[in-house]
Amino acid sequence: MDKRKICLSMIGLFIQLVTKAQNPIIQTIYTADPAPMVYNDTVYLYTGHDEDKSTWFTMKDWRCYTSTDMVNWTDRGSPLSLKTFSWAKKDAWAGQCIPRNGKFYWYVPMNHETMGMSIGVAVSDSPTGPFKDAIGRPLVHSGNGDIDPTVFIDEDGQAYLYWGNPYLKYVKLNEDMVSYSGEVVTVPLNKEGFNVRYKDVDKRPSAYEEGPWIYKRNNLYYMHYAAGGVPEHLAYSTSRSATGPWVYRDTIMRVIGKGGAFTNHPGVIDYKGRSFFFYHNGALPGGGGFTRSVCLDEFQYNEDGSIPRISPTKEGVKPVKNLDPFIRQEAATIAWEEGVETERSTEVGVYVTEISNGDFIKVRSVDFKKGAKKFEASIASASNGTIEIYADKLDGELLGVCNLKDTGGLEKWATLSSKVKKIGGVHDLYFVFKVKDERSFNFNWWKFRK
Ligand code: FUB
Repeated sequence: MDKRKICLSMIGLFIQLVTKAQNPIIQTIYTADPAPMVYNDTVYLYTGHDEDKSTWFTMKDWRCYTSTDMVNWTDRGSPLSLKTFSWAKKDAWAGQCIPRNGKFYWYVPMNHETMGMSIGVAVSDSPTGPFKDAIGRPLVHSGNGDIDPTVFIDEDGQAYLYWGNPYLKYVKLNEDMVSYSGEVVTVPLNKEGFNVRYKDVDKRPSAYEEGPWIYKRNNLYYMHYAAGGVPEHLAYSTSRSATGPWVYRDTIMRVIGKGGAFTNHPGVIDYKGRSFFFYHNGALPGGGGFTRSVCLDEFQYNEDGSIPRISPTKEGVKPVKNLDPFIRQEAATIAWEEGVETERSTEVGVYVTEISNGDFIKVRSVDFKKGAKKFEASIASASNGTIEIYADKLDGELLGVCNLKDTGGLEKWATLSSKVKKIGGVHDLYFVFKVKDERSFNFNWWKFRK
């Protein structure tokens, strides 16, 4: 393990022990610009991806994670990248995905090889991809501020695409979702709609900066956005129509001080009767303005539909349900981890890799019901080692030890099993990896048996 990895692990372990941190919700890579989508009882979280050690918004692909409990997130890999768009040069910035008529449309901004920032649309039959460029060219190019698309379909079927920095524009999308009718409309950014700018005052007319996020709730249209200027806070405006006029409401999340990034980006959903607010910070080890991480907190709308001030927390949210350990769970379903990474193979999909001695994965709210007796894991291994399974804490009760053996290499998958102490009820689980050689095994899935 290199010195940096040891140092990061120690910092992370300290954070985990001292604060029970759950934010940021993804620790395997740097993620930014959260765009959650609820589909068929599952939350799909689409994000951007800041490259390690970035000193600019160096972003080459987008990522997808899923959850049905809001605390354990399954890594679905990178279903979309700049390579998907033959015309894209760089800057895989903030996008949003939406379902319509059995297909999934993902609107994303990129720097066009000659035209500058432009918005493309990718399409897939599955929310986890693979996605392909739907039209082979930008859907929107109206100026060099064509970034951060947000998309919304109203109850009458009319879809709207909003975007932009320093401007805020929209078009009415056609039902095919890959073309639009009418003109590109520029939204008036005035004091009534978007408040006044109180810092970084340049020629911009309002506090609106970027990162719009539109939806409708109880007949009220909400527009969230990053405001400021820089460093950004998050604010919202509302309207009785999808096309405005917008009325400025309030700040939702103030500038995050320590551990923040100078940008922020809202994503809001209701799920299983609760309301969730996604944003990003720079709080992972090595994190900052260009190495950001997606976070999640919960809030409740006020009676009148207004949104209270939300403070970023380290603890994050409580689960909306427990995890079933008696069905196959992906090793890449993670509430918190230290040291591991994920990779995708065509054979098994996304699995956990880069496992070093002492690395661990935490999975939250696992319901063993009346008890489990046996543990099974799909492993590809080139040498010996163990997975130690602890309940509730890293140094909690040792439930069992799964002995790893050489399965014939890092791509030769085998199912290994071990006995565990009979355990019932709901517990957090820690899989702690003990290995002699670096990167000597990969971990695909696990389950318990009664
Ligand atoms: O992630 C790149 C850019 O930073 C996004 O497009 C903005 O919203 C800001 O988060």
